Amino acid sequence: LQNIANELDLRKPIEIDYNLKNCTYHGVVLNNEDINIDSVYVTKTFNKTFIGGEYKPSRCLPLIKTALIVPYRSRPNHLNIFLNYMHSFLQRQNIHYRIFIVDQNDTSPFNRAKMLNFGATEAMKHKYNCLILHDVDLIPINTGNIYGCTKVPRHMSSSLDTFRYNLPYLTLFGGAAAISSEHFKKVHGMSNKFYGWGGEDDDFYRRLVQNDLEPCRFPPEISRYIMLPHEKQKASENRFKLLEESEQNQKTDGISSLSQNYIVKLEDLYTHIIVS
Ligand code: NGS
Repeated sequence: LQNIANELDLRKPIEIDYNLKNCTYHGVVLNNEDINIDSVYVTKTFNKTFIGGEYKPSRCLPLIKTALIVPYRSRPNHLNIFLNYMHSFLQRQNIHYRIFIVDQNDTSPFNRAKMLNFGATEAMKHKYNCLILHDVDLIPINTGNIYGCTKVPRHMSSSLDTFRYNLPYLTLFGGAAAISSEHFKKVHGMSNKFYGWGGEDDDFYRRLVQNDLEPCRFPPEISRYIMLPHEKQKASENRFKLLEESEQNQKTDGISSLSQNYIVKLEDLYTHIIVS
């Protein structure tokens, strides 16, 4: 029975090199304080933010200025849970942050990477030097998972409940990732060509490696997330073909080749970037 129980301990991370090298966060020792998962869905209280979802702690001078960039379309329930949870989570980290929700306001297939490019463009105008590229359905459960940038880009959501807290493949870069504005510009941002589900994060990973910026990760117990439930999306048909062209497109396809305009609205809990 013990053997069966061991085999069934699906939450145990598999033995994999998580690529923890180079992942120091300005020498700060991470505090491993867990949030009770049961309370995740409960609306939590947080301090009042500045208009546009910006917050600065009043009792200290934060080292980090982080823009949380969230690609979005028509998921009001997720957005509600995400905003309530994230403001209270981030305020426990004593960082200066602002939440940007980038809303794709059209009927063509969702383009996650393009929305991240728009969000990063706007955040960099406001001198945010750390960008966190974050899905709206991901909830971090360890406040030791600092929402700041490491020396090299960092894949943050490597231990996800829907993957039974295991990393499915070593080059995964989807979900939540931290990258400095400097590095984001260096690789020309993300590709704008990936419409529909899948591949855009793999393409970005390739860009990083080609520029000697192989991402790192924090240990799995710090990198735990739960995913809010949603229907599976249809995978894009041309994603593998686009990945083959990844290297040749890199310099011409990215933040400098964004063609549409966007408008910015300041809401109480977030900055709303509407792309049409
Ligand atoms: C891969 C996708 C990635 C995606 C990852 C995890 O297969 O874009 O699955 O997805 N790559 C391709 O399709 C080429 S998840 O199960 O978390 O939605 O991020």
